[in-house]
Amino acid sequence: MKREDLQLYFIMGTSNVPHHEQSIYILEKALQAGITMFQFREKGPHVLTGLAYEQFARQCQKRCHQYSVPFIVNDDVELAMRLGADGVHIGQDDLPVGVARKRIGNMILGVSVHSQDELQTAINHQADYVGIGPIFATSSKSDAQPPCGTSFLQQARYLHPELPIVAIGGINCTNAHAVFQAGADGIAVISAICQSEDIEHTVSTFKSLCRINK
Ligand code: TZP
Ligand code: MG
Repeated sequence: MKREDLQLYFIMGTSNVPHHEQSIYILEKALQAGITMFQFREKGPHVLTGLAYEQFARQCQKRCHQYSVPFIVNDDVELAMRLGADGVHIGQDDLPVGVARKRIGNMILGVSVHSQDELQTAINHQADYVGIGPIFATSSKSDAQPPCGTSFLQQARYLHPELPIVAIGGINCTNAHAVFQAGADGIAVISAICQSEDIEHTVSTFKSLCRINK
């Protein structure tokens, strides 16, 4: 994985869009516009299950391949292995980082961290990148921790200058500059793209902010 892949990391599942059928269309628009990484995250009140879940994942994976954008699966290591995904993203309530690393071999491993201890554990088990957040308030994750602002992100960057870090949670075109300034390599967003009325414009605005801060 290249650090630049984190620049604009789009996360989506069917519950993040008003009508499920729009999901693939939104992903395609986002890919065309230039997202750099994608996470399949099928969570929420009315999620797909069984065959429909796997078929939807495969459709997303196919689109990502067409644009050479890494396809990452949230939580579900078994699905990621079955599909031959590019990677897996896990949080602190999922399987332990060391176990995930053993199972997936050298696939990309991303880990959400909220403290120095969690960060160090992720590094010790060769996480390829860490996610830090929620930086700002979010309504896309029902069990999200309270917003943490940018101080932990800044600290993590200071202590680990080379570590690929993506910031997440409530990031939009107006506040994204603050997380790049705090040292993030990229931003991970759900609603900013899923609810955008002009995905192309939203994506290019995010990407220009990213370049300015490099
Ligand atoms: N993890 C921490 S916040 C969050 C996740 C998955 C949701 C981010 O969604 P949004 O809409 O970009 O705030
Ligand atoms: Mg998880």
